[in-house]
Amino acid sequence: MPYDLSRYRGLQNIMPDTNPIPELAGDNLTSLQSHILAEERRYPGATGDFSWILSAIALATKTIANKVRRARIDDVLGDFGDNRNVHEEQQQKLDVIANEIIKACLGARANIGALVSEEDEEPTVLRTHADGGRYAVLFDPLDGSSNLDFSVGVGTIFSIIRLEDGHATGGEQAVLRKGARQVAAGYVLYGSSTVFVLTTGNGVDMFVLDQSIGAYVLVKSKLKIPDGTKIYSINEAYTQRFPQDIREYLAWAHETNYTSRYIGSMVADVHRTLLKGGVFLYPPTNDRAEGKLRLLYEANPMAMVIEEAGGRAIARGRRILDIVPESLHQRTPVILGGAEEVDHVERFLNP
Ligand code: P6P
Repeated sequence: MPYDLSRYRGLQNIMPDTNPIPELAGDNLTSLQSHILAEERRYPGATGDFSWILSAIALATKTIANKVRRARIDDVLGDFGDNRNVHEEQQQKLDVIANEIIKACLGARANIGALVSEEDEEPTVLRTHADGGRYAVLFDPLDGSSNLDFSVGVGTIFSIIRLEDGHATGGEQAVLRKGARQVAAGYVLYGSSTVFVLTTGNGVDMFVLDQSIGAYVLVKSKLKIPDGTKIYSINEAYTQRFPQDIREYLAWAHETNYTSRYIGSMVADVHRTLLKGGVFLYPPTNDRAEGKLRLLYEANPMAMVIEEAGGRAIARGRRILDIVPESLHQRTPVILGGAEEVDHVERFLNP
């Protein structure tokens, strides 16, 4: 017999000016854990693999959120020596810390065959498919970390794919799968609150970390990206280096009373786009023909979230999720957001 919620509503009648149990989004208090288990029950014969991996990501990101919040107190801000990652970018101390936390949490999950991180040149192969390695998790442990020193929102981006048994090793070739093959994707934004956004292919759900109980609680289900929002998000400092078609779009947007919003941290810019609408662009420039963002663990997961929320995510006029990867850390231009907003950009793109 399900709990009679009328009593709860009665509570609201007694305290009409407050919501006595704010954690009850809608009529239920749902944690990420219970949400994942409920999702799992939609698939008869599900093995529980999924919740096992997502719970590891939840644990890792709660730990990272704590590190991020205490970074200045614990003196872990700033450069990690003069270490550079595979992209020749200066590593931040917290990049390395977040990377190790995620690998420690995921490495313990017996159904993960391989981990791919922005911070590691090669995949970390944990076990072969024959030994139970059924999934690979690809992630950017702390995207936007150069913004940490001034407390701008940074985030973890993750993508989960199934490893085919044809690729026993879980090495690079096993994980070069187009984004349409992702079984789950999402991000955690370490901002004014810690927000976990997840899709498993059945819409987009949003959770917020309730510090008082140490759990991610569901706050919005089946998010849909608003259309008709006149916001574009791009680093206009590069305008002279953008292709002509992007410059023509920007000129149109200026004449059409668009507002510009650019944080310079992909997770924060995409999260605003998901909730408010508009379009986020990281186009090619004359010195970066493929743009800056990486396909496997930045563009693909964000594209799955945006498409599941009813938006579009394209690169050079085609779905980002249809791009067949050729290398682990390859980059791709990114244009994503509300479907109409992406359509407006697409009208200017040269084929
Ligand atoms: P730019 C952060 O370094 C990052 O990878 C993304 O989070 C962000 O969208 C982009 O780079 C910002 O790059 O060239 O505008 O500083």
